[in-house]
Amino acid sequence: MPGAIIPQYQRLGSSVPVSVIRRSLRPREKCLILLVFATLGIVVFWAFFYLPEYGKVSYQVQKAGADLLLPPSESKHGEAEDPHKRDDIEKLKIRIENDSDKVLDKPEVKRDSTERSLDQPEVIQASDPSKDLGENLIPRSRSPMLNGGEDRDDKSRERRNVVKKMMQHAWENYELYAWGKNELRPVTKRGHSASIFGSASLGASIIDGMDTLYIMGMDAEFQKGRDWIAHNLNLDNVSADLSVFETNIRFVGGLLTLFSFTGDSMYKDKAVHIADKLLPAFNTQTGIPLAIVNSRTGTSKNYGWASGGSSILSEFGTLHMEFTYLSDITGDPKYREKVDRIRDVIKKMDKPKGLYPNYIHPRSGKWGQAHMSLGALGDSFYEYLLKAWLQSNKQDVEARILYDDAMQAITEHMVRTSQGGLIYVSDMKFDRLEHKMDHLACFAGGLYGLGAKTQHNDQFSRHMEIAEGITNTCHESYSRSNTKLGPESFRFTDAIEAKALKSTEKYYILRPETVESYMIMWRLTKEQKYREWGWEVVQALERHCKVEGGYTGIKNVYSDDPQKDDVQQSFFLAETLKYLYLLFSDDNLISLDEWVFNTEAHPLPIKDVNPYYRAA
Ligand code: DMJ
Repeated sequence: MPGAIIPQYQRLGSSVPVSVIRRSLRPREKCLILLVFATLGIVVFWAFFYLPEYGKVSYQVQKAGADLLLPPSESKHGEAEDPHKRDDIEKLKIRIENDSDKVLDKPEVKRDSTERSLDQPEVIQASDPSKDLGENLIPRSRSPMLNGGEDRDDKSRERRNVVKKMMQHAWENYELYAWGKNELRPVTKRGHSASIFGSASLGASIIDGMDTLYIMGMDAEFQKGRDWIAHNLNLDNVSADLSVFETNIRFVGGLLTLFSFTGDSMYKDKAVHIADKLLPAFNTQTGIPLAIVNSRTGTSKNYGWASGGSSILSEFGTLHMEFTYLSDITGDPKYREKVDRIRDVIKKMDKPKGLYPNYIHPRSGKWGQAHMSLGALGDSFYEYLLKAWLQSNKQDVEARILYDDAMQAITEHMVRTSQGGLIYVSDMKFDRLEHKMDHLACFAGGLYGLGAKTQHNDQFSRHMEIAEGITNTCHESYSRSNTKLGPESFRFTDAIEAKALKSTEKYYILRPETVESYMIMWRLTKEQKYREWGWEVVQALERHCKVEGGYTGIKNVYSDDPQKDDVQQSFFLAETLKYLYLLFSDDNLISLDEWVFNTEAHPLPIKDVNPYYRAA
């Protein structure tokens, strides 16, 4: 028979006919082959992740972000783009970014194995500041954590949930009654705009609150906020007299954090848009900016009350972090040049006793009245000296030297201990101490601590003592009131300590500085008392400031039933609730090793350490 097949197995001694092998396989064999391929696949996949270059590859993927997965743009050589298509691409980008956050995981942070984590309690003996840190170093290698980060401790988890509920209550009501306005009036349930924002509705609470939403995992609210910013935040047709300082710390700072968190270029573009509106204020003889700028005309001026038309130390001295970061992510040096010029002016000036007066004249470059303060008008200038150094990954050594010198002078001339043993920072006016401390100065507990823990020198133990002392004093100012909330200013006299005297000093407007120091000191020392004190604040806020329509400030902390001021400040969302939430979280959530908070509590990434820096 033609084509008759002699079974091959009869020739080869095989148990399987060759003809059968060629055409079909038995199910068991199919499985075996599948298994081999699957194993190969898994090996190749894992090899990719464990190759020494993974950090780089993954980082590049993260840096490219959504662009890697998006179709190439069709618009070439200046051809007009279809705005709808652009919108769709933007939306797609966000989704890819969000998904990649969840699926791809964040880029690995490469750490020097000799680096000590800030989040670890200090183990060096204060009496031996020169002791080599080597044995206490903790090698770590992980990705920055932006949300999640539950603490292992049950009680802290429950407390953190309470704080998240507070944020939900504050946000929901803002959304309901004041959406797009700057702030909420929670009692009368309507919008509010403080003079610092001018009369325009710029959604200050949205921009200030967004990173807190992100950290708390409030995704739906975050998405709605993003849409509002994308479609409504535009100063081109608005004529508003803006505070350069407030606009920078809340709007520019807030948007920069959002860009860093998400990689969404919309936030970067908006930050540039807003910062550019501030630039005319820098056109002075010295480069020291004026306080107020009109968003349409660029006309700028200083406050009439500020020492003969002076600029204010805490205002022109609180731009450095945002402006240098803006230059790094845009590749445009013009922002950094502005703040470098300010630095050049102040570093060359003679300082009375090494102290910085609160006022400087932007034309002559001379100091105004010799008032010095770590509270109102001075505060965040000192904060930004330390933080500019931290943000630069300690490369901006000049900033650290200026910080050390300034704090040495303040420690010597303005820090005092009361008869009752409370450490405080007094104000100074023309060589005389005014034994009063502002609530604003309560951030100094955290500042001294952060400064001490990030560079050990002969001031280490004294600065840690002051850090703990100031934080304790601010806690006393809270616990000595009927409401357990702290007054706007408190005094130290023969008769009273850590209490307000005048009625204009007795209000509490949801300020964050005390809980800011609790959070920082908790992370630096791991002393349980800071968490307990934070919880006391949560309870007091719930008792005296919570109303049906949100959270309000109160007019007298010493009253059992205080009058309400009917303002939910945007910094309550940006700072007070964020710091409380982080106080009850794991230290890895917005780690102090990777982030540095701007003065409005918007975390900015540390250069060369944090892959979310996203430099251009
Ligand atoms: C915030 O806007 C910032 O913390 C600023 O540095 C000082 N004042 C408020 C909060 O009190």
